[in-house]
Amino acid sequence: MNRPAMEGLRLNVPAYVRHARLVEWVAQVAALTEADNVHWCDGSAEEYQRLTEQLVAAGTLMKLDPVKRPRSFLARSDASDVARVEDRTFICSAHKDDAGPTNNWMDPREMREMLQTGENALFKGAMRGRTMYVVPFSMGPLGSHIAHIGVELTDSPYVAVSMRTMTRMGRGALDVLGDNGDFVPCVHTVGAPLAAGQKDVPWPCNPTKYIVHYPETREIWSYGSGYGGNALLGKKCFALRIASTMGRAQGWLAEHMLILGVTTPAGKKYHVAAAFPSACGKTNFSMLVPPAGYEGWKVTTIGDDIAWIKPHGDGRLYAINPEAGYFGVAPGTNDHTNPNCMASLKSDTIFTNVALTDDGDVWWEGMTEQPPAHLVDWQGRDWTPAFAKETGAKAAHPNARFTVAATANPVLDPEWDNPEGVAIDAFIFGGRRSTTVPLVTEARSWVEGVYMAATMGSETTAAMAGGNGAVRRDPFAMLPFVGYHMADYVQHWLNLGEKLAAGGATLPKIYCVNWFRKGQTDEDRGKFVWPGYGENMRVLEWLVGRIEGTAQGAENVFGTSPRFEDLRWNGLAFTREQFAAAIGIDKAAWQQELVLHTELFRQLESKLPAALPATKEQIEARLEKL
Ligand code: SAT
Ligand code: MN
Repeated sequence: MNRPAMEGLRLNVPAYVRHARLVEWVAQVAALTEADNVHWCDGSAEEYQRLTEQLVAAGTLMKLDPVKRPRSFLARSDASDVARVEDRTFICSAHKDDAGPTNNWMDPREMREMLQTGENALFKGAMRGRTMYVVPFSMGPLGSHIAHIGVELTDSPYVAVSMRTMTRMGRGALDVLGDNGDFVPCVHTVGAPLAAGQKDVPWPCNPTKYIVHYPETREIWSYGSGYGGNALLGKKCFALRIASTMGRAQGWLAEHMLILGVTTPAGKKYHVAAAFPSACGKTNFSMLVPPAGYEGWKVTTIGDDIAWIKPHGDGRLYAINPEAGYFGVAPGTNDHTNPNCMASLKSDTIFTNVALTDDGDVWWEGMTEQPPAHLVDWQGRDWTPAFAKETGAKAAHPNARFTVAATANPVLDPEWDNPEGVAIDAFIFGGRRSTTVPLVTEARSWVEGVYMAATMGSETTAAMAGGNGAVRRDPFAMLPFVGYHMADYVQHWLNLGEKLAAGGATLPKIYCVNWFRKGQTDEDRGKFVWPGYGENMRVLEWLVGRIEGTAQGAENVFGTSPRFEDLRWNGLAFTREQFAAAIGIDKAAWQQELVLHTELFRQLESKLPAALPATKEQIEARLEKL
């Protein structure tokens, strides 16, 4: 290969790299950003060891106690860089109408000028004084026909080591790419160039942030943040925003869904994909431990956050988890809410923004009932329970995260790495709603299911900067993640269902769930009605019974829900009254809810699929009769 131009730039291209277009692009970005050095990540254990040691020396990572938390680290981010920044996230399609009303849009030429080509373009010289890491990765099992390759160029070694855990990263991905394969180029900088001799800070970042997607050229450019989905570009940027546009063009789905396997005592196995907004318990649900009385049932994890789903020749939808690790919310995780997750975090984990105990271990709100007597909080300050009582200060940031390999999960599904994926039997859509939406409802048709998913609302969480619990419409739990017009996205779901049905396929059933209803009476106001966590198995059992044709239910205004006697209550003291509070449909609340559906439809008006208002009319008619 001809590589004279790169020599001067110290591109350090390893001999095994055979992809001329890739090398050329690396050279261009290195020149633009004026990186000091280029390191090609091979994904090896030695490289991980070296980079984490380097991060410890730089103060970005702190080594945790080697006995209590072997090979694990704590990172504390800058206090201004703690979550995804949705208001700084852009879909720069050529036409504004292709991004739609739910995305931030800017003309791609203007954006490129600001980021890359203009006189004061943000990426110009942005990596000065830093090493640029070339991070090749596969989203999905290496070589799977459902998988795709990306390459992230980043000046954050924290991102490089996190990408090794979160994706199939390194030489394997380059081997799949060969000498001319397609990849999604992802450029990331923390936006903090270093002058000669300038001392670095532990968590470099920039108050100016841009998380930018060019859907037509399938590129990602991210500036100014080192945190989570802003910086680990394989995750929301590629696997959801860019992949959703690829899926639309190519006839498949990229979804914000966990994938789980559920095996019955009779040994029948089903696969369920479930969409919930960020920080609503997807990881917990994907690792569910069936409660006492469910001996013989087994739940296994294929993925905890993202699903790529393609129709196969047999007419069924097959799903893979494009990720290889979990970037999950730590607060609230404990031996009751998610024992399998706690077991996954025993070693080889990078924790970000949790609290540090005096014996070199980690702690977060909800890990134990009694907090330790003294901690160092996520910002490096002394913390005591008394101080917390007085000030309300949290020891861990509410969006504190763990980064750990999927292979650490004791209930990892044996098929999780199968390049063919698993056949999906049911979809679940769930929001976080303290009122109105019932515990579980089965759609009577694909269209009714799409309606449920499209009109889903949820209270916002700490996973998004500024999330404050207000209800917003979050169609398919994809509001911040669809790379094109939301109405076109809903149409894509309708089209896919129609096409599969026309081919004679049995479509997956669609369910709407809500684990989060709160009590409305004086004694239980503000408390969750449904116990959730392992008890969600009861809902899952009903769903499996529906698939098998054995479970009963009753039709309501927008689908079919179980009656009290349709669920199994062995081992759980749950009264008919409590059940009614978890699943009842309140006419006035639903009339209000439908007003909000209308607001969403008005927002999507120009491209709204006619099936949505038509379905709404049917719901209204049924509601009238209540
Ligand atoms: O986007 S992140 O990966 O930071 C977390 C999330 O929103 O689920
Ligand atoms: Mn997520």
